[in-house]
Amino acid sequence: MVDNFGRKSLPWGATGGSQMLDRATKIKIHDLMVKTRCTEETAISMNKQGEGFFWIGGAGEEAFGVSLGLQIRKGQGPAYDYLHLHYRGAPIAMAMGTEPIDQIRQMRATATDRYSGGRQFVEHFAIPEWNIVPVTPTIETQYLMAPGTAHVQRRFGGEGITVVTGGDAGTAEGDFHCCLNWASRPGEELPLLIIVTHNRFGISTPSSQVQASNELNRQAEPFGIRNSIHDGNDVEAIWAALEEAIAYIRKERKPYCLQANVSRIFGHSSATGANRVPEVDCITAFEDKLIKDGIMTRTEVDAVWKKWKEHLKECLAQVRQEPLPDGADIWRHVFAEPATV
Ligand SMILES: Cc1ncc(C[n+]2csc(CCOP(=O)(O)OP(=O)(O)O)c2C)c(N)n1
Ligand SMILES: [Mg+2]
Repeated sequence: MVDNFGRKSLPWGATGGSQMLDRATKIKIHDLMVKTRCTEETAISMNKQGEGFFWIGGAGEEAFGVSLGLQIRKGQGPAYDYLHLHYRGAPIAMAMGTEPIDQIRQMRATATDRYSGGRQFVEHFAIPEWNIVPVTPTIETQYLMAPGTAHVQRRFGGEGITVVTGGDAGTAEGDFHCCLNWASRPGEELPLLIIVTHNRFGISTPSSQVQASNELNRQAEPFGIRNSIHDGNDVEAIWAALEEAIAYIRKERKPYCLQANVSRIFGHSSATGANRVPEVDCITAFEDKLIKDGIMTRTEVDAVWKKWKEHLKECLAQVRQEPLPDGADIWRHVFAEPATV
C-alpha cells in the first residue's frame, strides 16, 4: 500500500499486525469505521442543507482512530487513560463507545447535545466519565494541557497513560515543543503518548511550504523521546504501532511520539467545501483486504453500510424533533454558578 507521501511501505509498517488481529476484531474495526464515516457523511450533508453551522471531523482517519480508541483503558480518574483530542477525534471516541446520535445532536446544536448543550462545534467532545478532556477549536493547546494529566499519573502510579493528538501544521507552534520538554524532564518523565496526525495540510497551506521535514516525530529526538512514523491508513500497521507504543508507555512510564500519516477525505472542513478529495480511503483499502483474505464478503460489507446509513437516518429524524438551547442559557458553564446559600 502506498501512503500519503507516495512511499510504498514504511520501515516498520505492516510488520506482524495482521497476525495480531483476530477475525472478530477485524470485523469489529470495520463496523466502527463505517459507523464513524456514516456519521461524518450525515453531518456534512446536514451542513450543506443548512441544518448545522460548521462541519469539521475525522473522515479519513478511521483506520488510525478506531485502532487507538479500541486500545484505550476507559474510565474516570488517573488509573485510566486520559485523552486530549484534536477536532478529528470521532473515530477514537466512537471506538470507545460514543453513539452517532450524540454527534448529530452537537452538529445540529440542540439543547440535548451531551457534550456542550448545543454550544460547541461538532466533534468537540467532553466526556468526564471517560477522561476525555473538552476539545478546543484553538489548535495545539491540547499539547500543553496533556502533561498535566500525565504528571498526575506519574505521581499516582499504576498503568494509566495520557494520549494527546494533533495535526501536522500545529506542531509548528511552541505548545508542541513545550509538551516535548515537559514530557522528558530528567527523572520526571511522563507516561504520555504524543501523536501527530499528518495529512499534509494546515487548512489550505501544504506542509511542503512550511516544514522542512515530513517526519515531525523526529522533533522528539533531541528530547530523548522514543518516536516512530507509520502509515495511518493501514489498519494492521497502525494497530501494531499503537500497541507497541502504548505497551512501552504503560510499563516504562516514559513518553513516546508517534506520527500517523492520514488522509483528509473531505478536505479541511465545511469552510473549504467538505467535498470528497482523491486521497487514499482507509475504509476501501481495509475492505479490499478483508474480502481478499476471506474475512468478509462484498455482500456482508455492503450490509454494514446499509445498517449504519439507516441508523443515521433515524438519528437525524429524532434530532430534528429536539429543542434548541434557550438564549438565556448562553452563560451556563462559562462562569461558576452563583452560590445558593
Ligand atoms: C491557535 C490557532 N491558530 C489558528 C487556528 C486556525 N486553524 C484552524 S485549523 C488550522 C489548521 C490546523 O492544521 P493541522 O494542525 O495540520 O490539523 P488538521 O486540521 O490538518 O488536522 C488552523 C490554522 C486555530 N484554530 N487556532
Ligand atoms: Mg494537517
